[in-house]
Amino acid sequence: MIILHHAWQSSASRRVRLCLEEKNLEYEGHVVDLGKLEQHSDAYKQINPLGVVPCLVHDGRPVHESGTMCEYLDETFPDPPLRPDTPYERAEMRNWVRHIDAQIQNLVTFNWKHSLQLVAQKWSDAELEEVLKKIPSKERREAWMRVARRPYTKEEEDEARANLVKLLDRMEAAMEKSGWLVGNAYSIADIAAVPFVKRIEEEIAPDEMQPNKHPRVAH
Ligand SMILES: N[C@@H](CCC(=O)N[C@@H](CS)C(=O)NCC(=O)O)C(=O)O
Repeated sequence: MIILHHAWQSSASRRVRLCLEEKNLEYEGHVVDLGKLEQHSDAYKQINPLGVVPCLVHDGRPVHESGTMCEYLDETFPDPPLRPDTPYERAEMRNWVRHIDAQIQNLVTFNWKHSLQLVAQKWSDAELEEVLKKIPSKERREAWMRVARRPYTKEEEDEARANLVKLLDRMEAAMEKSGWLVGNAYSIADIAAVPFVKRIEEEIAPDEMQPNKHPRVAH
């Protein structure tokens, strides 16, 4: 039995949902309400001690990290295959997942502006302290602290946007050969990229997705 703990707007959750759909796998979806901080609850942290979504549970065993979950699903349910045939291309695929994951801070700069920030700004200092106590990682405590008290500035947003556009440049170059990020077929590298590219297209830098800028990525 497969259970996916996820949130609808979460890019990392989207990756795993895409992978499950590609493989036509049945699963039970458990929505984690990020606005209610369910991801930091003790019950959820027993499943994923990192206190983030998604988390895949297969036959009672949890798998963390969306890129790893996609690889796990592909190894366990190989049809249709979502990893390239050669070790070299599989290494390239994993590095794409890493490059994209490394952009998380740039995405976080925009992420919660219209949603979680509105919740977090209403907290008193005491409430904020309680929230921070339950967050397992320093990086995430900082992210919550920022949205609650020091929202990202226009300069920080511009810098984050420029970094995300650089990633689009790299993708565009990589896709020149076959139209896919790695090898000649759709793979977990593309699945990992899709939710990020969608966010850039829909809200962060729609201009960059015009045919004269990044035509292959936009396609
Ligand atoms: N590297 C992790 C990132 C997970 C992640 O950042 N999840 C976000 C949603 S996309 C989250 O749970 N944010 C809530 C929080 O940090 O409190 C993965 O790929 O699974």
